[in-house]
Amino acid sequence: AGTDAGDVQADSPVVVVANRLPVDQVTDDDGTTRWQRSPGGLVTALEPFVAGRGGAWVGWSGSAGEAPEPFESGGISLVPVELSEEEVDRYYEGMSNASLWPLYHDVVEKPEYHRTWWDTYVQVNKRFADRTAEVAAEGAIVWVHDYQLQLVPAMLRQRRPDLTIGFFLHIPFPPYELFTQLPWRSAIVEGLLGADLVGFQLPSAAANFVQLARRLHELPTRGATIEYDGRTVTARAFPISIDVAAFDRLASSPEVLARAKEIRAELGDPQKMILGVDRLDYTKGISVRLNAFEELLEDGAVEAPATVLVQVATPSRERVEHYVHMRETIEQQVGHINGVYGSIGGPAVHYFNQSMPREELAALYRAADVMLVTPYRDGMNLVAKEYVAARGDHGGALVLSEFAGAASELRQAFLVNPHDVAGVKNQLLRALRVEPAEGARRMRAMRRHLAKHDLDHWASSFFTALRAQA
Ligand code: GDG
Repeated sequence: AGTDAGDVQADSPVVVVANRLPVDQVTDDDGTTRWQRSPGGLVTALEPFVAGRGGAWVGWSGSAGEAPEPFESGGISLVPVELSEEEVDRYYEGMSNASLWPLYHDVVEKPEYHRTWWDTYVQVNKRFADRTAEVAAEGAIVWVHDYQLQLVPAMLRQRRPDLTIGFFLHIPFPPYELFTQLPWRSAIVEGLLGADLVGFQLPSAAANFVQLARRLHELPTRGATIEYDGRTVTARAFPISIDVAAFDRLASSPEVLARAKEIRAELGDPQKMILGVDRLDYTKGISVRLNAFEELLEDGAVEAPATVLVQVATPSRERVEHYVHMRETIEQQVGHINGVYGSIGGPAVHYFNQSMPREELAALYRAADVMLVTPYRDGMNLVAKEYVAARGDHGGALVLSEFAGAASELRQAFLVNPHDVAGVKNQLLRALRVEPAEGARRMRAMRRHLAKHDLDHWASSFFTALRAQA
C-alpha cells in the first residue's frame, strides 16, 4: 500500500501526524542551517516513544513555502508537509488559533469564524492525510495529534481503510452547549469519528464527545463507545504526563542545584520566591496571578523585595491579534507593580518574555518556594507536573487552578478558582506560609502519583488501547 514519498519508503509501521515536526531549523553563525530538536509539550511527549521503532513523523517544518525532502532525525523519518504563507494565516493562525483554540478553552476570548479559514483548514488537513497515506505501511498504526488536524482521521480512513487510526486531543474538549457554536461542528465530529480511538486529557472531555455524537448525530452510544459506519469508535481519557525520572535527575544535578542557589542570590536573596512559567497565552491566567500578587503587596500581607515573583512568559503566536493585546496588558501590569512596589535594584516582579533553556527552567523550579499555575482552562498543564518532578527535596508548594487537567491528579496542590481573586490570594498566602512538614507531605503524595503516571505510561496506554482496536 502507499506510494514512494521521496526518500521515505511506504513502510512505516507507526506514524505520528502532528501540525509541527519535532525539529526547528536553526542558522549557525557561519550561515549554515541545521535541524534541532524543538522544545514544547507535544514534542517532549512523543519523540522518545517513536524513535527507534521504525516510525515516521508527518508535520510542518515551521516555515512557509516549499517543504524540504523527507529526512532522518533521531531515529525517526521526518516527512515535511508544505504550507504557503496564506495557509499559515488561515489554517494555523486563523482557524486553529483564533477559532478552535478559544472555543475549546471555554471562549475565554471570543472565537472568530471565517469561511476562508475553514476552507483552508479542510485543504491543509487533506494534504496531511495524503502525505500520511503515502508513508504508512500496510496495516500501520497512525497516531494523529491535536486540534489543528481533526479532519485527518476520516480523510485517512477514506484513503487507507487498512490503517488503525488513533487521535489525541491535547487541549480541552468543550461541552455540547459551547461546541455547537461552531459553524462546521458536524464536519469536525465526523472527522474525529474516522479514528478507532479518540483520546482526551480528561474523562469529562471524552464524555462531551460521546454526548455530541449522540445528540448532534443521533448515533447509538454505550458508555465510552460510539457505533458509527459499521465500526465501534472508543472515546477515553489518557492524561498526558512528562518524563518524570529524567526531569527529576536534571533538577537534582549538581549544575542545576548550583544554578538554583545562584538564582536566589541574583534575586537579592529574597525570603520567598514565587514562580510562573507559561507560554504567553490568554488561557494561562497570567494576569490573575499578577492581580493577586499586587493585592497582597497592597494589603501589606507580603513585601517586596523580601517576596518576589518571577514570571517567565515564553513568546507565542505573536501574529495572532488576541496575543498582541494580551502581551501589552501583562507588560503594563508588570510595569505598574514595579513602579509602585519596586525599589532601586529590587523589582517586585521579574518578568521574562523569552524562551529559557530547559536547565534554567529546572533551576527556577528548584529555587522557587511557590509555583503559581493559574490557567482559566488548560488541557493538562505540564509545567505543574515538571515542578513536582523537580522537587526531589520535597520542598516548594504548588498553587494550581482547578481548571487545569492536572488538578484531577495533583490533588494535594493548593487548588484555586482563577476567577476568584480573593481565593487565589488566600491560597497563595497559605502556600507561602505552609509548614515544611505539611509542604513535604503534599509534595511526596503528588510525586508518588507522578512516579506511576509518567510519559511512558501515557504513550504505552494509548498504544495498547489502539492496538486492541486493530
Ligand atoms: C498543550 C496544552 C497540555 C515553556 N516555556 C519554556 C519551556 N516551556 C515548556 C514547559 C512545558 C511546555 O513548554 C508547556 O506545556 P504546557 O502543558 O504547560 O502547555 P501548552 O504549551 O499550552 O501545551 C496543555 C500540553 O499541550 C500537552 O498535552 O498539557 O494543556 O495546552 O513542558 O516546560 N521550555 C523551555 N523554555 C521555555 O522558556 N525549554
